Amino acid sequence: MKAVIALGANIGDPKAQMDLAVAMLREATDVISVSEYFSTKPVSDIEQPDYLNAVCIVESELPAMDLLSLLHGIEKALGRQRLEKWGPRTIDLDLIQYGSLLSSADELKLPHPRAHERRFVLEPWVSIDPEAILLTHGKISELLVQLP
Ligand code: PH2
Ligand code: MG
Ligand code: MG
Repeated sequence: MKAVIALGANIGDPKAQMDLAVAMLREATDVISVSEYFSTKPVSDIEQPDYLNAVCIVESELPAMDLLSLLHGIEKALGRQRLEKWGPRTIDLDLIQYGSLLSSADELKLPHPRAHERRFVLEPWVSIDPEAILLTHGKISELLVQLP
């Protein structure tokens, strides 16, 4: 299945952590494309450093929940601590879309419920897949021009 994964980091050595996360994804999936790393302002009420954000498209045989566990395992291996919601992080790996799967389960909502309003997800994504469609909201290039 084709999956879209968003990466973000803003403490420690963000570039090194993003590189390692991509390397670990390559070990476990077929990475089809990885965007450039975009420097972005934090979207949060908590004062914190700017982020590096990227999007990675992979092809994987793993069921969605197993892919999610893989992402959590990579976050853990890279020292992620879950301290506060939307607080700074060494690495964040979010599953944005998985094939055409729609899920409203508590453990995994697909597509990611806030992807359509996040420039830091849509911009890297459109850079590697200009025609991409977010299942719930339509063509991402059109979503981007509508963002404030
Ligand atoms: N992630 C968040 C909250 N805010 N802001 C930016 N710029 N980049 C992120 O990856 C990010 C954020 C929650 O996951
Ligand atoms: Mg996130
Ligand atoms: Mg996350």
